[in-house]
Amino acid sequence: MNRILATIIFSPLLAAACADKPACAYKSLCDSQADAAATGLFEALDRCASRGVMLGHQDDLSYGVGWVDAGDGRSDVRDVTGDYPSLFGWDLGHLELDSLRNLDGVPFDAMRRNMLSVDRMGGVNALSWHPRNPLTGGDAWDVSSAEVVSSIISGGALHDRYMAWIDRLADFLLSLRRDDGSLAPVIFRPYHEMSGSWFWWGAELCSDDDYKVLWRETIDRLRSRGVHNIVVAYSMADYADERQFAARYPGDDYVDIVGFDIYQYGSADEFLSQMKTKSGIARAFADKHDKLWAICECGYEGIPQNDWFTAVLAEYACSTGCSHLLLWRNAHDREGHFYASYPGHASAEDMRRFASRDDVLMLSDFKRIVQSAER
Ligand code: BMA
Repeated sequence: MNRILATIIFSPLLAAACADKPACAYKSLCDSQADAAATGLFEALDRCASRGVMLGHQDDLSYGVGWVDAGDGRSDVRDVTGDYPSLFGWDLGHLELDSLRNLDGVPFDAMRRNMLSVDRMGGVNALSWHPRNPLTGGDAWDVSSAEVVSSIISGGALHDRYMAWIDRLADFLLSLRRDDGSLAPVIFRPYHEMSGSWFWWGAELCSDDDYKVLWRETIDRLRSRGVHNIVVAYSMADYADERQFAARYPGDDYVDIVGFDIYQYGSADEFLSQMKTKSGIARAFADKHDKLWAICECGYEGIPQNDWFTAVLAEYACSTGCSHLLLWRNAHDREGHFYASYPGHASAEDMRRFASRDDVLMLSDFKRIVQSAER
């Protein structure tokens, strides 16, 4: 599918048609050497954003409440709604250590296998990364030193060692080979929630300039290793205006999707007011920079409100031009740590209703839109 879409995008006819429009319907990727699959993915995301929001779920095929992957395609989202999500999130944390499993115990081999099966099914894969602290040896949440980023960017004592970590990411991204030899495309979302200070790359842990250098050097290193199958996402935590949103933005040549992570912790009113502010700013920024915008992580842990999906989440996520929203993971080994519903939970019927909205795109909806574009 992606190759065909890429051909459509780059057809001289379409280029001419777009030339005289202020905002061309087709955005281009920040990587001038992006391969056909990544280009096709981005075009599909762009096309779908005007039709509805793609529903995503982290670790959807790896485990759910009360089960772990047995290779049978089980999914809490599918068990509740009858369809898979259109977007599947995964996390690369601990890949940098050459570990066989990620920070949540998911074997990287199984992750690769599942990602390729998502790609075959016609879904979208999105990667986040919670790398360990390269200076202290602690985890991604180890904020005991404000010297970490300066020590790993060019000129820092750990730069070469850190670049070897990025090379491991490159190896993984280049291992996502389809049967026909091409690479599966993936959304890559590094160094997220950078306006907060709970990760070693956070606001109070490094300067905006050092953060931007880290981002650019990471993407440049991947590109120099031949990685051209990624769509890059910049995902903030809290911000109140465009200046704050843009503070760590590494530049239009290094980002394709802008967005934010958002969770409900207090009242629905508080959550909705944040959603309104954050989505309004992200959307305006995306329009100005010709990028897509997305809710890169979201949810309400344990879903304590039975109609949360239709009564709260739907308000600013659907029909607003948002490309996708990713519900966080349904842990199998941490009581109450789940963000999508599962069979038997009181929110299941509501999530099913949410998923059946015309402007919420499940896997079959996404495929229908992409296939109609191919015809
Ligand atoms: C957090 C929690 C953790 C997890 C981490 C990375 O939000 O879900 O349990 O280890 O994400 O997936």
